[in-house]
Amino acid sequence: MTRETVEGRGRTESRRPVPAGVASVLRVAPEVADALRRGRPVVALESTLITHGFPYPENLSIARGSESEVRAGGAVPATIAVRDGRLLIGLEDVELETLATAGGVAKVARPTLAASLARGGWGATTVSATMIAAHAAGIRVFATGGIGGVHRGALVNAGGGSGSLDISADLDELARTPVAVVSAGPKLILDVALTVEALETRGVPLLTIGGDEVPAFWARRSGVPSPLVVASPEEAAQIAGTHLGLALGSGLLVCVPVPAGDEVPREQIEPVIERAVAEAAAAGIHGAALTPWLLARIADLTADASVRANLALIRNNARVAAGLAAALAS
Ligand code: PSU
Ligand code: MN
Repeated sequence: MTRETVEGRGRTESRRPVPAGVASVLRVAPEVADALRRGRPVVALESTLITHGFPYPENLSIARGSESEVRAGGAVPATIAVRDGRLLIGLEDVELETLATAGGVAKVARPTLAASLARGGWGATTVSATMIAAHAAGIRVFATGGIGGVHRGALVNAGGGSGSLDISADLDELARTPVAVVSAGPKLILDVALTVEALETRGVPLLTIGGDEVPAFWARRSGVPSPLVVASPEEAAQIAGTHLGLALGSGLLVCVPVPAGDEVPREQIEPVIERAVAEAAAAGIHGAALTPWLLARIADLTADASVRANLALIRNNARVAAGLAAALAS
């Protein structure tokens, strides 16, 4: 894939000044800047799920849908992406559309943020890069679909040899950037139990709203007990506000199970995941390409039932995040 087709490429890279901190490369939309100045609730949204999570037009509809859920919950949405050496905090509708239809946009995480900014053009921020941008802008709550984590086979491969060591940059970011991330749990393509352990090791609180198990993205249950259980976004906000107020440096993971009517239960999705993971290994898919490949393959194998669950959980997370942001702001 090439980025050449993406609008905005072709500036003289050498003219771009060296940034003086992340804040120096932000372009904050006026509505978001105004809300932040007044202490009104703002919810950050990521852009990788737009470019790599779903095909067009579902991706555009979920990008718009998440923004409307945030607004309905009384907060201001700030979708985050890279464009031409800037981190955009809040996209115009036409920018959402450009991202949703552009081919070959790179996935941007902490390790690839500098390259994306330096090269110009569009970049789609994953959880880690979105957290970095949100924090620099002063946004404390961020909604995504599912968090990245420890991939199955990261430690030991199927033959018993050493594994891929593929552990999402999302986990270390949660350990070092003080933002509350609302998600439907680790994607079940991962090893959920190891992901939860890795978060505990990194000092990241994991709260589940309305469930005693860590949710597993498409499924409401993972079989892994949630380290912390709360009943409502308001109760989550009390812990989140306290944690962020302590300034320990780390963020929090707030998990919300997919709505019951939209879930693909674990018994149903697990064999599909096992097949897709085996196919990816056989095809040599790895690195940043692995998660998008698995999501697309699982969508095919479930005749899009997984996509329906994914779309529903993203909207639901956006709504819950708005409630959390509102409670934090009051
Ligand atoms: N949630 C979704 N779909 C996605 C993602 C989250 O519903 O595609 C993205 C997020 O940007 C997350 C990334 O950071 O998947 C994880 O990718 P990796 O496993 O390569 O770190
Ligand atoms: Mn990875």
